Amino acid sequence: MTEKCYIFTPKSIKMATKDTKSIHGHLHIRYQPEKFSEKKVLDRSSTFYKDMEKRRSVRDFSNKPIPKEVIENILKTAGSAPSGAHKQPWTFCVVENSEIKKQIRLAAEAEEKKSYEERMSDSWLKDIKPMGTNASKPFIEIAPYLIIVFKRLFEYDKNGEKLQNYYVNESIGIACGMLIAAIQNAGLVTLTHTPSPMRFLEKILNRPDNERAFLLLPVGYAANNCFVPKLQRKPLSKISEFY
Ligand code: IYR
Repeated sequence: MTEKCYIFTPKSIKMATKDTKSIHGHLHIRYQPEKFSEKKVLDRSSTFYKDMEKRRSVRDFSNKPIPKEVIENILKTAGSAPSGAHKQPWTFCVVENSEIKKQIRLAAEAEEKKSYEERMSDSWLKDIKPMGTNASKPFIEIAPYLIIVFKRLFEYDKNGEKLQNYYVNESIGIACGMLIAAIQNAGLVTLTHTPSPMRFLEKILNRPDNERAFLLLPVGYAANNCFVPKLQRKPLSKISEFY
């Protein structure tokens, strides 16, 4: 019975020798993601797809409040996205204040009016006709929260020198995808709203000069009387090629 003591290695020693290593002088730690059986992997992929497949871009919002913690969880999920050199080039601004919402709505509607009347091509207007949209954006004031996503083009170091960020568009796009998935997963709805040009958001929210508005997402519950266009998604065969 006593032989067993010989092969026993204290956990602290294992940690020091096996669970960390240094690469270019930087600490790397062992990563052991949860492992599921093949059946569980299949079930999870299918369950997630079935939920995400129900997602729709919604313009009819309820004003029913949402706990702030839900928004915080959603943002933490978005903030877990991969990014170029782990620079995390994003700022998520959350607007709950009705005065600020009103300012945003008025400015967005002014830009959208110009877009619909002057800036959008005939083919563009024809392509979005099925969405039933126009320059009126009441949901900006109705939804309990607005999340305005800003991309950070560069950073400032403590001496005010510019530091580069990398793959900013890719990084922010992925973070927004994860944000939208988190909103869907929570049982809430959103719209990827892009009142263009979006520079007014930087002014209203007093953002620093290294930030550019990327997306405006109203977040809330769908209104009881919510309608969305009847659209069809491309089947897998049209969106994929297997080699
Ligand atoms: N941004 C405008 C117009 C618009 C553009 C596209 I592309 C859409 O898919 C839907 C609308 C708006 O939000 O009304």
